[in-house]
Amino acid sequence: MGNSAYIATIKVVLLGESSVGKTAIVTRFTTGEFQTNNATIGAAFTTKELEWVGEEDDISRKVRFEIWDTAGQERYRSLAPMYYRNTDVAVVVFDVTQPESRDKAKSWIDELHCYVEDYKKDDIVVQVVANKSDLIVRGESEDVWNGVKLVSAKTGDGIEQLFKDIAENMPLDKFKLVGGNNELANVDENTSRIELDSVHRAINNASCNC
Ligand SMILES: Nc1nc2c(ncn2[C@@H]2O[C@H](COP(=O)(O)OP(=O)(O)OP(=O)(O)O)[C@@H](O)[C@H]2O)c(=O)[nH]1
Ligand SMILES: [Mg+2]
Repeated sequence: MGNSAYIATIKVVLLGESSVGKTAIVTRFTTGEFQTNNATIGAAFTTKELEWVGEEDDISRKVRFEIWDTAGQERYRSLAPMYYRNTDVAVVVFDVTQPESRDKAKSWIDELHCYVEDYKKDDIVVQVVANKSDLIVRGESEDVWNGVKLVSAKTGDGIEQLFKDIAENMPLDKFKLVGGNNELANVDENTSRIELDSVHRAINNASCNC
């Protein structure tokens, strides 16, 4: 297939209680670093691209992630639904050291399903992630975390793989096959974060009848 490539844009929204490490995960993925940051105000937007070659057909895949990092603090909770629209993937994060953050992950998932457009309801991917694996007490059984992805934004463990798995598991109909001069070459590769607190004052058309 020469220089052909499958390209896709995937919208990801991170959800979960405050301080579980959503921003740290996004920062680790987009910059490769672990940075101390303040609690997110409203939400932040960032992008990152991943590229790999499909084993089955030897054709390149290029995914551009559009990532919405929402704020978990109670005062911003009502804003999160603004980011659910057209979401392909929800990464619901909890903190292995805060059991209640795991319980609350379910309410984030319920809210997401409540707001998401009908035509998306069956397609949306929900990935539950247990962060801060570096704080798991040695010897503690990892079976406890069955069915969730265990990661650490601090050490970087599992972070790149988390997004790689998301990208690789996207159905092929999300991808467009392009020719030699692939279109992603023109996409801005800047991964700087945009903080969106001012936008929140402007729009909130989301509603849920649940
Ligand atoms: N030990 C450890 N600390 C972490 C990890 N990820 C995040 N933290 C710390 O947890 C705290 C909260 O991280 P944030 O990324 O700001 O949490 P958040 O989920 O974005 O919080 P909100 O923006 O309020 O919703 C910070 O002090 C981070 O340094 C991790 O993997 N391991
Ligand atoms: Mg944050």
